[in-house]
Amino acid sequence: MTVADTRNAPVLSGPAEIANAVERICRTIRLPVDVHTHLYSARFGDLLLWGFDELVTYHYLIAEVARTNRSVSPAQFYAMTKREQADHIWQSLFIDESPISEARRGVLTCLKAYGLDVAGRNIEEYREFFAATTVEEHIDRVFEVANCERVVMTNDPFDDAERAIWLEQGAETDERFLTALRIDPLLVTWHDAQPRLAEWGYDVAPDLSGDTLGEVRRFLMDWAARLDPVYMAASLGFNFAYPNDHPSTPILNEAIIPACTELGIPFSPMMGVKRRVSPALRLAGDSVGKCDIGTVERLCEQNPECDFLVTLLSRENQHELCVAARKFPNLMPFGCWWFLNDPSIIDEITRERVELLGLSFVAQHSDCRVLDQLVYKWLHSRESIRKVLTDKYLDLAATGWPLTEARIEADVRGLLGGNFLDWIGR
Ligand code: HDL
Ligand code: ZN
Repeated sequence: MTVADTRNAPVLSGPAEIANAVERICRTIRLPVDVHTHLYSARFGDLLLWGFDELVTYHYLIAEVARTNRSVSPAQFYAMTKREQADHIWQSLFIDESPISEARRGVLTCLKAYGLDVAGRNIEEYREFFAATTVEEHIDRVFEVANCERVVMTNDPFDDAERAIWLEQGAETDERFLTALRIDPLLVTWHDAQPRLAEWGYDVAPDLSGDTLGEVRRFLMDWAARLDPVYMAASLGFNFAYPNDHPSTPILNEAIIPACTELGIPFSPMMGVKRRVSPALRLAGDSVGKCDIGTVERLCEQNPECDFLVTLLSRENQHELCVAARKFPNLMPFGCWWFLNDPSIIDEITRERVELLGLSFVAQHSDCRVLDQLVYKWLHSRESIRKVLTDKYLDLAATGWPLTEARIEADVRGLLGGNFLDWIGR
């Protein structure tokens, strides 16, 4: 945790001064790092999604329009062009009824933050605003409006388009974009991953025989050398177990965890997805399931030399994740992921984390898929976190404990990602 020298700093006197200080800090502090996004630097071209039509066709809104306007089936929706999809969502979810959901409000928060006329509801005007800028200019604008220093990408060597860019262009040069090595296929679909690793020159067998596990570790180290990741990650189902009699256990024990330990970076199991419960919705068709917290406990307990950066998708797992973090110093809970990224749930999760963990966690990640979401997801999250911290600092002050702006600023910087950077020594 960052320690600010606050011995001589002026003590905040009274609730109003404390509340004002928390508000100013939460709203204006520069975000040190957004620990999990699906954003890309400009060199990745179309892999980076941005602009009005991408904002409005975010898969969260596809799920909402499928239930709100049943005159258009998911199959009919996906047969539309991107522009037609955006027009359909705008009409159904914004014009035909109040855009009161979090994902809809988020689109409008972005437009307002760019100084556009939200009340005018003129989507051609919005489209023209984005059309008038280059991706490089827009990245600069978004990072400035979001007051964000760095984001962590999700970098997938199994994605053909992304892999080609890494192989052709080498290391990332835009310092605002840190990397994370995402390796779901190694743990979730080994039968698919194995032939691809073999094709890439790694001597791996379906039954893990021979030096397969050593070769998987070599694959990870090769990509770590290419990407310089700040963590390795995998999205795992709600029913993922460790240990088990599945290839995932030896691959974790003999490849992933040793590689992370050698590299000095955490492994990030992101658990709780229930995949494609509604196949017709495609990417919007995933759901959530409560996972066995014992899996997280055993990962941390059986691998004390490795750090684990953990986010769980189910609201029902959050309290036990806090308790698990009290038991394992190598466990860092982070973010209010996906279906949890809503003010009411961010409030609940952040309160229990502060009450059980103090400041030893990372309060949020945006999980942005569209560049512009960096603006709204953080404006909304800053407000949710502000409300929790105001209450908690007022409770603390009520004991007579002296509070200073410098100390609160150091605390908030930690919660907004500074704790992750300190944890990995970056
Ligand atoms: O696996 C993940 O990282 C998830 O965040 C998925 O990308 C999911 O589709 C998503 O975008 N959630 O917000
Ligand atoms: Zn994600």
